[in-house]
Amino acid sequence: MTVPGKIIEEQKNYYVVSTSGGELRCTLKGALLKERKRRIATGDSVKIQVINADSAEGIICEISKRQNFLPRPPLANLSQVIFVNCFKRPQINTEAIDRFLFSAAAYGIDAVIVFNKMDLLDADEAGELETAENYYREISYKILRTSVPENQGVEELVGLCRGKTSAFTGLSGVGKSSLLSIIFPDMEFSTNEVSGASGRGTHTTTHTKLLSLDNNTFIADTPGFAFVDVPTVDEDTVAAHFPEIEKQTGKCRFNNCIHDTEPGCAVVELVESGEIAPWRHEHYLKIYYEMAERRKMY
Ligand SMILES: Nc1nc2c(ncn2[C@@H]2O[C@H](COP(=O)(O)OP(=O)(O)O)[C@@H](O)[C@H]2O)c(=O)[nH]1
Ligand SMILES: [Mg+2]
Ligand SMILES: [Zn+2]
Repeated sequence: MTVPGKIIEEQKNYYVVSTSGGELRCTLKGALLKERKRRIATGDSVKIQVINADSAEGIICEISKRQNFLPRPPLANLSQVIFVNCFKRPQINTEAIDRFLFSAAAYGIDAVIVFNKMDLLDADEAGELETAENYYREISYKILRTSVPENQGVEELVGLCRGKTSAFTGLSGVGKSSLLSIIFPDMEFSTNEVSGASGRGTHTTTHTKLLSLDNNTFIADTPGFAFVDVPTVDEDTVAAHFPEIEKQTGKCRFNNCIHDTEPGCAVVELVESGEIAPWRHEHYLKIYYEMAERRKMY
């Protein structure tokens, strides 16, 4: 008999698998070792055979097909990536946000944008942030405001994570560790990144680990990664990951329109009328030409 589980941690000689009956240390069945071309990753759904319930040991007999895969750090089957930002300290960077949203979409993973450190903003700044938030909401993204000292938005953040597998990401200093320590009060997360002579935080992990909040809620603990790399895609598919540009498909004069300098471009018209934010258009073009460049290099 086998039981379903999820790989939550990869160690040198075994995997930690979370099941409804608890966590087990598992090895990979011999046949799977040979047959599998791509390595098993944290987040993979598996079927295991319990070989010793007392010592919580098992064998992984089957690996389910992946829904998606994030290569750096290797994580399979993410329901969402949560991008933590600040309006200030550090300063909001819409290009980083747009590159993140593009990447998540290209990987086939839902994205949530969190604005942390809301306690630092005065009314004018909060209003300015709202303009950007409204734009992102309009084009279908999920946005949440949080503040660690005021415990704002944390319950909603946990609510968004319930029943899902999420990875937190964002530039260093935005408050990822601080938010994670509220969600997992029993765990130690180093805030402020590096500390001490070793230059290592108190919670430095060399491999990715999924922390479980309950049986079906997992959060990737990835203190090492600051940003998701923009994956390489065909440049003609870049527009598909910018919802407001994608919406104009088929409306330009030329059906192979890049939405740059072509006459009769529906996207440029909307940029000029103010409906599409010029900075979004700029970030789209930048990724488009980056992808075209990458293709020429290979
Ligand atoms: N004012 C304020 N400071 C925060 C907030 N969240 C985190 N910080 C501070 O920002 C700094 C960086 O936080 P940390 O959690 O280490 O960020 P990380 O690099 O993203 O993990 C620390 O000094 C935190 O105390 C917040 O909501 N408001
Ligand atoms: Mg941190
Ligand atoms: Zn166009």
